[in-house]
This record gives sequence, C-alpha cells and structure tokens, in this order.
Amino acid sequence: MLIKKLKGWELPESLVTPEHMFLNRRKFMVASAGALALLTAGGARAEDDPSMGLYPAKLNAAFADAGAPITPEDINKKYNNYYEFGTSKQIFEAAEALPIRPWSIVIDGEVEAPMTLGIDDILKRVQLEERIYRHRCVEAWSMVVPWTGFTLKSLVEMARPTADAKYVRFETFNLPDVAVGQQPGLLGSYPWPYIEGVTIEEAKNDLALLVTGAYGKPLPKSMGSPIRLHLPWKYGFKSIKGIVKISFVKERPIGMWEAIQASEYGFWANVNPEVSHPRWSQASEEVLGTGERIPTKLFNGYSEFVASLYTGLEAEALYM
Ligand SMILES: Nc1nc2c(c(=O)[nH]1)N[C@H]1C(S)=C(S)[C@@H](COP(=O)(O)O)O[C@H]1N2
Ligand SMILES: [Mo]
Repeated sequence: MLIKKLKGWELPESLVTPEHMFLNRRKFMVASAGALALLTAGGARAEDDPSMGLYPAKLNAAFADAGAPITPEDINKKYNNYYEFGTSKQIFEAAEALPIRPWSIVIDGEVEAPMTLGIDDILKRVQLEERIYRHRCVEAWSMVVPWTGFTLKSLVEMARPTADAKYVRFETFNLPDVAVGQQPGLLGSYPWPYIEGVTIEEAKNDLALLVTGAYGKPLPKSMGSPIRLHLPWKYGFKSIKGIVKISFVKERPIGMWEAIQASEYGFWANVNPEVSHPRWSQASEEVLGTGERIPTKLFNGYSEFVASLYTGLEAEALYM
C-alpha cells in the first residue's frame, strides 16, 4: 500500500493544500443539512465553552519554568499535527468543525466497572492545574506550552484498574462526516481511529498529563479539545488528541503510526538526541517562533522524573 511509505510532509503538494481541504469541507457542508447543524454547534467560540469558568487554573510551582520562553499562543494554535483534519500544519480552520459538546469518554477494559463519563463531569471530579511543558515532535521541532489539565494518574485512580491492567490504550474520535482526513480519498486508507498507548507505570508517572486547556483557557480544537494527552518526555505523536475512549488492557496497544510504519514510529518513542529517526537526525530541534535550533535532550530534559521507568528495559527500542 503506497500510503504506508508516506508521511504527511512527503505527500504530493496537490493533496496537502489548504484549498483542497477547504473545498472538500464546503462540498460536504452543502451535502448534508444534519451535518451542517453539527458543524454549527461545533463551531461555537471558545468563549462559549461551558468549562470556561475553570480557567485559568493554579500554576504548579514544580512546572512553572520550562527553561525556555513560552511559545506565542497564536503559533501554537495554528501550527499543528492533527491528521484527522488534514496533512498540513494549517488545520486550525478545519478542526473548528469538530463538535466538542456533548462529549463522552468511555473507560473500559480491565477495570472494576466500565463507565462512560461526560467531559464536564470529569472536570468536576479532578484537580485542574497549569504546567509549563516542553513539547518535542518527532519531526524535530518543539514548543513550550502552558497546559492546563489533570494528571493521568488521577484518572487511573478514578478508573480502578484490576491487576491485569498492564497498558493504557487511548482512542480518538472517528467522525468522517466532520474530519476531512477520515473521509475516503485524503487519508481514508489510514487505519483510523488514531490510537496510542502507554504502560500502566508510565500512566501513573506524575508527568503524564490529560490536557483540557492551554494559555489559561479551554483548549483550542486544533490542539485537541476537549481532551488530549501530553507526555513531555516522548515524541509528540504519543500525545493523542480528541480522546473518546481510555481502555485498560493486558496487551501492548499498537498505535496508529506504529500500524502504518513500525520501523519509524515505535511504542516507546522516548526523546533521545543520540538515536536518529531512520530518515533524519534527532540531535537538535527548531524552537518554533524563535528561529533558533537547540540541542535536544535525553527524555526531552525530563530524565529526573522518568528515567527510572526504563531500568531493566534496555533491550527494548526505547528511543524510537
Ligand atoms: N488524534 C491525533 N492526535 C495527535 C496527532 C494526530 O494527528 N491525531 N498528531 C500528534 C503529533 S505528531 C503531535 S507532534 C502532536 C501535536 O500537538 P499540537 O498540534 O498541539 O502541537 O499531537 C499528536 N496527537
Ligand atoms: Mo509529531
């Protein structure tokens, strides 16, 4: 399958122009009145978000300084990877089509009792905090983001996993009616939905954050609203957006990128400047908005928090 050999930045220009995506979306908008209503609901401005009053949350002093200036909000909101909405970085407009209320998250698998929770019910049960984290994409660019969210470990506690839960598997929505990338044609042959996974130990690490806001406000849709993960010590593709399902499982989940190209996008994907991607070096990164390239650090500079997770696993492909 041809698509297996290509990543977005290598697709022919004709497939990735914003015009193409926009036209697709327009065609779809006139095609279906029901979907049009969805689009309108999904297009509600951030100010109308029912969780607006929860922001800004208190800054966690342990993560108040990421060692570099915060990336300007506008750059962050408008330079994204979100293949559900297309292969270019400019998916901000297309992502506005996603309806984010009502939004429920299924928690199932190896848990005492499976449950389905509305995003606003979850937000009532957790402690929101702000943390400034570095964010390093496998494509060798980075940002510094003031996220708001709650620890993944607090959700693990809420879910009450059994002793058989060895991994946590996350799943994104699959809504071809609103997500152009999931429609036949563009990336319709990708194995949607987007999947990612971590070990239960990684999920319980204090750094792992479920993110619902950024820059002191509810999260923009382009950045994964209403809920996404951020694992600052791993390459960005592990930090799944638009989560609808969290499953506690016995077997190691296979992420969508791993399913497409396992030799380039592995399960662990921990940041390491000394282990090159098969097609480029990971030794340095472009800090978006600064025009600077800086050396990349092991575990993206978070070794003190996470290195102990990997003792005894040296034989694994930890950095890919
Ligand atoms: N559902 C979903 N989640 C996703 C992606 C995606 O395409 N779909 N892209 C990933 C990649 S490659 C990166 S670098 C980050 C980008 O997050 P940002 O756009 O907020 O910087 O989201 C990750 N999560
Ligand atoms: Mo990425």
